[in-house]
Amino acid sequence: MYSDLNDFITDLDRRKLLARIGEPVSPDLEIAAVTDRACKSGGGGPALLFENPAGFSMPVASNVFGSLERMCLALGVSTLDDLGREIEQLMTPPMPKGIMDALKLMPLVNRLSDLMPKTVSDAPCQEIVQRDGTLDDLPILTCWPQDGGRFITLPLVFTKDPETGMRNIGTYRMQVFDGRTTGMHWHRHKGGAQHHRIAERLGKRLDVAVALSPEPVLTYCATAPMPEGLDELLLGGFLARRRIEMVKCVTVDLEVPASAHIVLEGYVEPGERRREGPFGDHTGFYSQPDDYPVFHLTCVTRRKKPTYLTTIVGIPPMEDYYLGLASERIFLPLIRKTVPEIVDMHFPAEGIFHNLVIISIDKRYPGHARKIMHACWGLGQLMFSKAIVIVDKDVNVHDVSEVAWIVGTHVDPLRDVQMTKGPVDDLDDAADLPAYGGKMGIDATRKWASEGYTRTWPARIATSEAAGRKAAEIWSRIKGR
Ligand SMILES: Cc1cc2nc3c(=O)[nH]c(=O)nc-3n(C[C@H](O)[C@H](O)[C@H](O)COP(=O)(O)O)c2cc1C
Ligand SMILES: [Mn+2]
Repeated sequence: MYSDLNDFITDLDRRKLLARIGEPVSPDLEIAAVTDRACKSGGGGPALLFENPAGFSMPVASNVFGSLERMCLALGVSTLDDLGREIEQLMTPPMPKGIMDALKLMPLVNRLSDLMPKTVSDAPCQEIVQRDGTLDDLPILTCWPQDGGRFITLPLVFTKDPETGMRNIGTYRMQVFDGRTTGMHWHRHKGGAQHHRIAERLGKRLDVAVALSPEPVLTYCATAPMPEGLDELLLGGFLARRRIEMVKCVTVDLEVPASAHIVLEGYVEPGERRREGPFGDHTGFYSQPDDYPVFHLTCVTRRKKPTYLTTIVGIPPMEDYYLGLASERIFLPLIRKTVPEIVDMHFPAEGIFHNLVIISIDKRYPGHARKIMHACWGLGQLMFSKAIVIVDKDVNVHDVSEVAWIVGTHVDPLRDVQMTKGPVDDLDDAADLPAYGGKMGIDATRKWASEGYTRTWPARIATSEAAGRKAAEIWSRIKGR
């Protein structure tokens, strides 16, 4: 498991999963344009290291998580489902039947003791402390021509609940207003916004620390849909298989990952808002300018030779699809603890996570598909799901063509579509009102007599087992020729 972003980049290079770009490339549109080409080149393309961003001395890395293989490497597993299984085991440890059985649980117990972060006093991220530091020497990208400015696209934003002291980490983009101020684009539903809401009620400043380019596992954790009040660093320690090292900030009452290359310390004032955007967003469209809180920089701490890690979002597929895919696999077993009838779940890249969610279920009673829809609309960030398609467990949710075929054949639109209304993502531009709009559930399961369907459900076409075996034999010969 990589304890430093540079170790990850070096390993990607060794595995031929990285493209180094030595010529000068401008952070103004050009780095984003090259990154977009990589993301669209099939399977996510290579990770990119821009060694000479024009006008800056700090290298820029992008698309490092942008393939299934690199996402697995970052999380130290060979398949993302391995992680799902480990989490499943962690939550339902088998009762040991004897001493040998109990010994088998030891690795699990060790994993638990890794969960708590530990504080260190000497950290790479504080090799240089610049109390009068600015953002001016960071190669922050302008991603798309109509963007309102330069945006820090992959920050880890650390805050504490002003009342309970509970930590939150979220990835919320930050638009550079000037060398010492940025926007703070935490949507109203997110952890950082909740801490700010409490601080505003108390009339207090909220300390904020922003870590850039940390050990890879933490970049993922900041994007993970952890339930409110659960520390993202618990997930970090579990994934890293060791305690995450944190260091106290210099000017604010927060801790940041010792492994970060750059840290921006600062605060957000109660009541202050400033126009943010537009920004070429992960919907594939420009999100509208809107008023958001403002981050004021108090101190920059950094390594002597930092790398600036960034990402771009835009028309899918982009790198964020793979970060989301990790959450899809890691959180499936957790969701199944509340909704055990869910067999599998998929967020296709084109659905931008919540626009289209496909779920297969082990259908047990009439109306079951609708129960699952309502559960999702009430569960964590799944609440943003705009269209939910429910299929029977024999349908492969990862095969979007198969799902489209099943929806077309299994759905009577008048009967099987559930419309409702609720909170939607802040980036949903189709809704009449910001963050509040319509939702649709499509029940594409086989309908039962107990649900009012009294005709005979047709059988799926498949040949006989014997003919299938024969066909396999002949086909392997034809193909082998
Ligand atoms: C590249 C990237 C950019 C993101 N930008 C934002 C953003 O600007 N605002 C936001 O609210 N969420 C953004 N997100 C999603 C959040 O990081 C995500 O919902 C996370 O789970 C929030 O954590 P929280 O529940 O602790 O607030 C972004 C995610 C990624 C991968
Ligand atoms: Mn959180």
